Amino acid sequence: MNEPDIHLYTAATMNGYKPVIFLEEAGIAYDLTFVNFAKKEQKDPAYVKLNPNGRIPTIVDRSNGDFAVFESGAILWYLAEKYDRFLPHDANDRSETLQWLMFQMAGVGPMMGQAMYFQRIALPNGQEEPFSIKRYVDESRRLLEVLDARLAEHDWLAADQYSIADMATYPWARAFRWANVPVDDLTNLNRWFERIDARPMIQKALTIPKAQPAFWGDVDEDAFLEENAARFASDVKS
Ligand SMILES: N[C@@H](CCC(=O)N[C@@H](CS)C(=O)NCC(=O)O)C(=O)O
Repeated sequence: MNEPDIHLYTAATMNGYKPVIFLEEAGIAYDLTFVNFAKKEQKDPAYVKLNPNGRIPTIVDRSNGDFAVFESGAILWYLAEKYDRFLPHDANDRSETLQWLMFQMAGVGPMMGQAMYFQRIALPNGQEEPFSIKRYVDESRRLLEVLDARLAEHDWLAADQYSIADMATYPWARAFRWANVPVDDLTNLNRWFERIDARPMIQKALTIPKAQPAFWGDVDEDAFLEENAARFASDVKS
């Protein structure tokens, strides 16, 4: 049997779900290596040759001389160009899509990621940093307000169509409970969540490589909190 063009290295995290969302939404065949953080597989020298940052996700395109792409935003962009999906052709629409993609990559992801880190990893490992928690939760809230204002005028983040900007932003913004960022009053953001939640391929993608319902706030999170904090324990500076 022929191997698919795209081999994906990923794990069940917000950045890790992004390429899965694209590939499932576009109906593209791919195969996948689960990268196990508990075993530090993301730091393995063979993997770091593909992803110099030693993090997930990464793709390798077998049909392009095993070309490797790291950084989840660049991966979405590469896939969008390769398959001509979810990135408009019109120059302004394309720019608008990349603007919101960059807004996620440089803002929503890093700020929510730090809000999660200080509450879900540092704190359970004995490192209490109230100043950092407040800083990152407040900044995350501010960024989600920017999304809410944008979504007051538009159904989708960019170019009035579902795109790689929505695919990149959704797993982060939708994990507002895991970051303890209140969003009840952000009605436009909540309606956008409902629109994306309703997409069957999204629901499928959020189970690959495995489901993490605690991120979305749908389960009692204590057991997962313990497992998650342990996975990253060595990253906590004392
Ligand atoms: N900017 C990178 C961030 C990648 C990243 O931080 N990945 C996390 C999971 S969401 C990771 O691999 N963590 C493992 C580690 O820190 O060793 C991207 O968007 O691809």
